[in-house]
Amino acid sequence: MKLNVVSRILDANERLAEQNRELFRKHNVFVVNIMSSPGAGKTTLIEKTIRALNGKIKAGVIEGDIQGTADAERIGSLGVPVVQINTGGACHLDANMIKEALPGIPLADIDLLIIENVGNLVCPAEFNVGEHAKVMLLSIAEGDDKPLKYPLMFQESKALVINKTDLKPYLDVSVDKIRKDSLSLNPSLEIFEVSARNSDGISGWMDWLSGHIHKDS
Ligand SMILES: Nc1nc2c(ncn2[C@@H]2O[C@H](COP(=O)(O)OP(=O)(O)OP(=O)(O)O)[C@@H](O)[C@H]2O)c(=O)[nH]1
Ligand SMILES: [Mg+2]
Repeated sequence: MKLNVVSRILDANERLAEQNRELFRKHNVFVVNIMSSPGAGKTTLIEKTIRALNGKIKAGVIEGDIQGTADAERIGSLGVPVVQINTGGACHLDANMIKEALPGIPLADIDLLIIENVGNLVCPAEFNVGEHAKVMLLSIAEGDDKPLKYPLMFQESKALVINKTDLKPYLDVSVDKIRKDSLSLNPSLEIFEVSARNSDGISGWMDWLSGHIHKDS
């Protein structure tokens, strides 16, 4: 009985995700869904990404948080369209929340929509929202054991951004182990090592992103 209920929720979500996908296709917008645990650096990476796009590629952002508007304010100050979703307790975004946020995003005027999911290492990966790529962000401060302990997010993502590499000298963490274990879960994962703080390594991430815009959308 419980399993039936869960599968019906996921079916309904999938139908709405397909509607969102259709809308993105119509407007030729490439959509990434960025997931990580709280504080791994999603908003910082999005800020650096928007600055690096420098208006040449037009972006919009949907911010997902349990409550508050802090992240949307950070992104809004960069002059790009942004909508804040407050889930009111839910640990992930779902397709219906994105559908309801979309009227606030001028899809006809943008090439890239970045969705920042709620900070959580598990739930966001369970829900498609109509994105073309899920992207996982792992900060090295979380430890190198995370891929094998929280495999789903790594399995569902097309790209893994390993963040906060500037902290390497202060941590007992093996980035090689993160890479090796992540690839054992998902051999086709694209992996980038960055410091969103000082923009080290950001060009590899930007090349990947730019390479998908107008191709996969
Ligand atoms: N040292 C260092 N700090 C970083 C880096 N990226 C982000 N931070 C810091 O980490 C903290 C959290 O960054 P956010 O970008 O807000 O993280 P987030 O994933 O958006 O957080 P939530 O939205 O709450 O889940 C901030 O104090 C950032 O300045 C980095 O590459 N290196
Ligand atoms: Mg954030």
